[in-house]
Amino acid sequence: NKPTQNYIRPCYFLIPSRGTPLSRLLCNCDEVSAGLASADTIFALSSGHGRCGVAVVRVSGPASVTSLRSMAGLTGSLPPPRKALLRSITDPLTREVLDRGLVLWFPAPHSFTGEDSVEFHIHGGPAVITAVLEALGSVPGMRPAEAGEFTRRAFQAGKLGLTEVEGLGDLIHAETEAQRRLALRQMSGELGHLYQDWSNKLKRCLAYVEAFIDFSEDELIEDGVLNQVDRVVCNLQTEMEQHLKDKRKGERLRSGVQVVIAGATNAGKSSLLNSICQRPAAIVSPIAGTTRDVVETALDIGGFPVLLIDTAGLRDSLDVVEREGVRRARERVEQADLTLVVVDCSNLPIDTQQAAAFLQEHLKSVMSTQKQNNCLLVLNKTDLLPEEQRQNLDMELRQVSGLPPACLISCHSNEGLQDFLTALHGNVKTLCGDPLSGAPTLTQARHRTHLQQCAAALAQYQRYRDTDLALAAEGVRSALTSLGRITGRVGAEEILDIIFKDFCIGK
Ligand SMILES: Nc1nc2c(ncn2[C@@H]2O[C@H](COP(=O)(O)OP(=O)(O)OP(=O)(O)O)[C@@H](O)[C@H]2O)c(=O)[nH]1
Ligand SMILES: [Mg+2]
Repeated sequence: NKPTQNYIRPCYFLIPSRGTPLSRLLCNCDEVSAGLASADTIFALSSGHGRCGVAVVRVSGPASVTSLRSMAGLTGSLPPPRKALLRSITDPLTREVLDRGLVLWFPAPHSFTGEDSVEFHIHGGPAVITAVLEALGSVPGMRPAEAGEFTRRAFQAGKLGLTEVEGLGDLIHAETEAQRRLALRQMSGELGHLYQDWSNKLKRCLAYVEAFIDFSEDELIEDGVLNQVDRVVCNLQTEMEQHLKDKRKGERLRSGVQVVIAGATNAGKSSLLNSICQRPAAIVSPIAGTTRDVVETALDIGGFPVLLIDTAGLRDSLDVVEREGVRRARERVEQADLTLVVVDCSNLPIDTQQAAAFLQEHLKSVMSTQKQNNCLLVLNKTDLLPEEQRQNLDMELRQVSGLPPACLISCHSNEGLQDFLTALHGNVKTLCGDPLSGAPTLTQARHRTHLQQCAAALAQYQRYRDTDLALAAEGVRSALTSLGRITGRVGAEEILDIIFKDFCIGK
């Protein structure tokens, strides 16, 4: 009886949060140069490392053609673009055959990077890969690519906007279905288009305001131009506020929902963690105060990424180590997106009213009232209750108002575990939102920072609209700059470095 099978699977790498403080990086912003072809030709293994059937080595830059000619024995005309050709791949210096594989030729600008590119699809053995990479290194003008360099070139060639680049990065890191959908949506450019659309509207506003400043005295400007700007700015502010008021669903989906298991000692918190992740991740024992550290496991729950966190049992203790454990547990509860408060139901008063009052008091001791809105009560050890008492508790607790939803389970017999998992999945889904429906969601703290700055700048327009039009125009201009930083039209090199270094080499 394993109710969690096929529903929950381990999830090893959640998308790392890219937490470099932006404030440090937002100086020295220049217009990003686009369409700059690089003189270097780069190459890298683009498929994963380790033994595999087929490996893909990618080449991009002006010397791509040379590599194709010298390594695939193509002295005459080049192969038709984007068509696979079976060739012997040879070392350009020794003429030794290294492998037989497919070569593909992508002439500029119809390639991922926008530059001349070549792909070698070779056998995936480490020796073959090493030999082909070494051979490429011996072609004049070629060098190994740095992390994210192919994508950076695609960005510089205008093939991808920055939000699409970030979507692509997330797609490569996506561990769960919902993350994949979110990333794909962002990569397809929906978020980028939304910001671009705002940016276009603001550009028109800025043009109007500046024209008004320059020409209104000559009466060359029709009446009501500024009123139009007012309307657009006001609508944009509302749209932006709506967009920012997303309860961080996209960011949560991207980096994982933090679900914290909390409660008194011996309630069965670690047993619950082990039951959910189906392995003995945390030590379970009848000794109160077994768990002292925070135990984390990353899981995929019905397509959503979850970081499940077991904590020390909450009690007063003289032991300094346990006290530190309890402090950390409380800290985690404060940061949690969802808290599972585990209670040993064999310790509850038999009378349901008293039980409800006990639970209310207990909840207060675990978390603030506000936090109780994102909480599930898990009444564990139902196997220790007489059947009648268990049924009464189940029915009557549902009618008590002011208590979070309660699930009755037994980690020993697995009773109630499936219903609990359904409830957990429902909560996680609500916290993340549906990545496919509605307007595209914010996925990065970086976007939030810039959008907040953009909104503040629009407020400056409104503040000075009637008193100092030059300052008001400055507000619109800096709102545009903030949007440009999101889409990558305006950017500090350091920001780009951070974004691209998160990519693997070969992408
Ligand atoms: N009968 C019964 N015992 C359980 C159940 N779940 C856990 N236990 C037992 O309760 C004891 C405490 O379980 P743990 O999972 O270690 O409890 P905990 O809340 O993590 O405890 P601390 O780490 O000390 O805070 C162990 O002896 C478990 O075997 C259950 O559903 N039924
Ligand atoms: Mg424990």
